[in-house]
Amino acid sequence: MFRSLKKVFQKARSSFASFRSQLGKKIYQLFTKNVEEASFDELEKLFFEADLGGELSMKLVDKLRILHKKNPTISPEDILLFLEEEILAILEKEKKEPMTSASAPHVILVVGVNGSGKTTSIAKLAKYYKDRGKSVLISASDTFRAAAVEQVDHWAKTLGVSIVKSSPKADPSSVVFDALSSAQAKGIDIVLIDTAGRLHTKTDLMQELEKIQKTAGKKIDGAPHETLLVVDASSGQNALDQAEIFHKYTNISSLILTKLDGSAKGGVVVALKHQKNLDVRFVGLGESAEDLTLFDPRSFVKALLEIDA
Ligand SMILES: Nc1nc2c(ncn2[C@@H]2O[C@H](COP(=O)(O)OP(=O)(O)OP(=O)(O)O)[C@@H](O)[C@H]2O)c(=O)[nH]1
Ligand SMILES: [Mg+2]
Repeated sequence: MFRSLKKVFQKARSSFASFRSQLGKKIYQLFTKNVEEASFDELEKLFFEADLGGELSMKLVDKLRILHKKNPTISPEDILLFLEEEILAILEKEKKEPMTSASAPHVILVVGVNGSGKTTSIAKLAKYYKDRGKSVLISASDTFRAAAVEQVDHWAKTLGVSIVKSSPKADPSSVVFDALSSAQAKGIDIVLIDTAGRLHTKTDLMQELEKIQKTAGKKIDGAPHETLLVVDASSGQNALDQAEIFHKYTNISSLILTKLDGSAKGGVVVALKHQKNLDVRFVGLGESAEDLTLFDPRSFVKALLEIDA
């Protein structure tokens, strides 16, 4: 029994194999020792360090304290099993299905703070949809830097997908308008809109996103059909502020969590769901176009709590 349970929390060859969460290992070590009140303080610290957020960390500690009181000989494996179910219940609550659109093109707007991984995620999404037989067009609407257009243009060429670009400093909304016209004319299935990174606290830049959204909606009914917020796994509690403010201006449908490879963080996924009811749809696990995986809550929680990370 002991051995088989322990195996449940050992590293599986899952899609999250490069995620280096230390949480399971540390909890396991904590509950292998003599459990006393200080253990629960330490546990709260571990949850907090894993970016689960203060409120949720406290709530989980309270539940585990009660569980331990009822069953003082409970094994570390059972503690982890209990946690797995608790966290899974949060992630699976009111899970929304991805949006679909009545007719092509399906328009996806990709937003986020500087360097979070938007353009790389656009490349990954282009490959994801192309591999599924869809025609893809990228709207190079980050006109802020000339290098941004070159970067996305390079990806489009490498992946063999269409691109609409404009001169640097052009109005990003006008690029979106041209891209959607071109997509309609060519009968494209999926349009991916790359946008410039922006600080969520800069109101004028956030209003520019509103304008992009409006332009898309005027051109194609219901567009953008999805707005994906790209969040770096290591951004911790700041991700909650980003989500809140981007959501205010752009109606976020779901998240792409990037840079989970080699990361010891990732608990922010649980905090984003618990506090903002936002689901992660895709996870970025590297810099190549194939390093994208659909988010599966159970595999994620297993990776978060594995003991030999
Ligand atoms: N390890 C790792 N690196 C990533 C991942 N996603 C993006 N990166 C890297 O992060 C850096 C920034 O990625 P970009 O895609 O250019 O980010 P961006 O959000 O478009 O940046 P701006 O347009 O400047 O705001 C690049 O070096 C990427 O290769 C990921 O999932 N894992
Ligand atoms: Mg970019």
